[in-house]
Amino acid sequence: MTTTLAGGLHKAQEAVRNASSGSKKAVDLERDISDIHTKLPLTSDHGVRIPNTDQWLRVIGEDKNHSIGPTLLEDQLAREKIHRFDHERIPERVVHARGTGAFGNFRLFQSCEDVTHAGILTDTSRNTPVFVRFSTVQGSRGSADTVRDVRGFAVKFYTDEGIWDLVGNNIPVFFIQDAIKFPDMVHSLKPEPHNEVPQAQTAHNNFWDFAFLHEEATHMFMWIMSDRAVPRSFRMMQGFGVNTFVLVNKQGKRHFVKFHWIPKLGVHSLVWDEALKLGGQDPDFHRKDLMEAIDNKAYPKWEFAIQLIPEEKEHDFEFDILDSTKIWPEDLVPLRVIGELELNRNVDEFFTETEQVAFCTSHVVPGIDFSDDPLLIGRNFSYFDTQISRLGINWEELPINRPVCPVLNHNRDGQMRHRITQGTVNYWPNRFDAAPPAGPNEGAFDTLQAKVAGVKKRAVGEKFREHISQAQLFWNSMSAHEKLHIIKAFSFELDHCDDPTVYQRLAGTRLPEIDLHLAQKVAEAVGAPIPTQPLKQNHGKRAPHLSQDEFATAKPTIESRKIAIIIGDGYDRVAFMGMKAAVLAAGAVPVIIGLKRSPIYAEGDARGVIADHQYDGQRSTMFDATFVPGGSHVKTLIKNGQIRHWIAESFGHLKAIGATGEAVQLVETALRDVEGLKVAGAHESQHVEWYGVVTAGQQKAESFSEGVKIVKDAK
Ligand code: HDE
Repeated sequence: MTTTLAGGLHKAQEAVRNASSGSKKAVDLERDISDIHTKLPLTSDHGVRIPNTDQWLRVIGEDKNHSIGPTLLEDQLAREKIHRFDHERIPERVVHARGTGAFGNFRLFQSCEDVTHAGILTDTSRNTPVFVRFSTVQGSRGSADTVRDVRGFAVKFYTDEGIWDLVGNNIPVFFIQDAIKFPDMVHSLKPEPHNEVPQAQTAHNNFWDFAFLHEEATHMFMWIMSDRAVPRSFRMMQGFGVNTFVLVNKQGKRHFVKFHWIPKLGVHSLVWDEALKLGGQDPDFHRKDLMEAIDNKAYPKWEFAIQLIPEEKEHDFEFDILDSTKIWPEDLVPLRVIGELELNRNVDEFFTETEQVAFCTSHVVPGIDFSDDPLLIGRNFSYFDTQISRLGINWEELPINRPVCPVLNHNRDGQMRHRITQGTVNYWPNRFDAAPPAGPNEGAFDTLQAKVAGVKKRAVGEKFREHISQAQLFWNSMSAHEKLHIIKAFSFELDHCDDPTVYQRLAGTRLPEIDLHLAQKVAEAVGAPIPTQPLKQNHGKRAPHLSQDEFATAKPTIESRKIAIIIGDGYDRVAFMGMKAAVLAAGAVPVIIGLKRSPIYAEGDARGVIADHQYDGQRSTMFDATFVPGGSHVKTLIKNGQIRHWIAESFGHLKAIGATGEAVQLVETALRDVEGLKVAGAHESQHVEWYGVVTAGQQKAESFSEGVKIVKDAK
């Protein structure tokens, strides 16, 4: 079996570390790593060896009962242990508190020297180390992974010229246009102030109140109601820099740029029922998925692409290209794929690496610059500021945050300063010319001169005031089942709002500006007056790559997917072994689910196999597909309500189900009551029958080998 989180992690980490020891960041981190798996004696934090860490120093009576006397405060070793524990927690991130991260590498395939002089975007020989942190936005640190939410996609590039933090999301637009709105927005989506309910979700009055009152949030909330907000895996979602940045080339020419990450595994989502159940059944679903994939060497990869608009074309579009609530449709501004990101090493310790990693949008390298995107400028202030309250002023010295290139300046002191700088001066200019500013050809970050004119006021440009057009574009670009999922998502969310003002005006006033059918369906479901007229004309336009169906991989793949194989005593060993081998050969992970975790015996076989799990400890939601081999075990399985539910639930979640021999009857029995089902040719075929791995996005379950096909309508 492959390495799972349950065992062997340490060894796997060690192996990967050895493999990636060429990375500059891996080498840099080595000097701060110690290993708990040594047999060296325990010490205090000041290095003194400790004989006992289990009993506080106390007075014990000398009588034969050894009665307990006073516990002594003088025990400095016990005090140190408790002190340290009392201060273990640091403030969690004010947003994006829940997340997980991994190390990897970025390679550039195509030099972009026509548009930038940044080393990382021009030197194709480099292999730049990265740390990536994925996150949800709303929930606290202990909240569930699969909630409906935006996912953070923050990348720290340790480049030769310093740190570049590309702090993006899996949705290309944002709720607001101006950073000054961020506190209002976050307050509205976090748990409500009077009762701290609900956790990690937008399904409550305050969020939808805010969303209605800010028309600019319309485009973003369409994305949030779509399948994008319930990804199957961090490995199967896109990433977007969202804000508009600027690239500058050697000649000083500027291009506006947007950054994209495109997953090699395609873009896939959970269905909502699955996401809800996983929230309770396996709250760590996404972080385990990422860690296990990396441990199993199924390294996730993303293509890196840019969209470019030359400076002189800034005003050629219907929308303002500096407005973060707008995409640059790919038919107008095509993607240029330039590189690839691979994640290939898990962290050694969660707190010191994933929790203490700190991103700053203001961290760019020479050749990359900021546009006047008002959201970006606010972010550039906020991220640095928040790290100070979370980690202290010297947060950039922490091992995970420090650059792999030299750092030298006259910044000094502050709490928890680590670096020791030799020399007698700490200011510039100084009589020694120590640490002088970089000269003209020394690769410095130099802001281009630009003329700025205008009237100082609190306002935005004209194009920033149109908010519905791209919400329509998104809706129009969805496939039929994606639209259905959006309708169902709105219906779920607004059902959780009990203030009629909130759900009535959202369904009755805002949604008819996007699409009448959408508005009518939602209004009907949530009990709002059903609109009869569109409140804005839908322009009917679509754009490429908004529907995630367009990211299906060229050839369907089950690589790294988890396939449950259910067995009890009397299973058909040949079918079982055949499927296990086939799953492994396809790069997927077979997980044996037994009726028990004690040995299970095949027909006529005395060897027995130990299942990875017993069925009651797992749920169908945790797997991408299920296979049941034939054999006399089916007599027991078929009587087991939970096993029948497993099959029916998998089917309801649009997952592949496979069966051979007698097990076909189990599948049929379990699915008998499922509406719209047709099992074609189930009886003729007694060889391995497999229904293919499907995702929530697909209307049909397509078989990837010949055999039985289950065809059903979209949910
Ligand atoms: Fe963030 N955001 N943000 N954000 N954001 C933070 O910084 C903020 C925005 C994003 O894994 C905070 O270190 C403001 C857009 C990610 O550590 C904070 C505004 C996008 C992460 C902050 C935005 C993001 C954060 C909280 C409006 C997508 C997690 C903790 C102007 C491009 C990074 C922290 C990680 C985190 C502020 C809007 C993505 C408070 C003021 C747009 C992925 O500084």
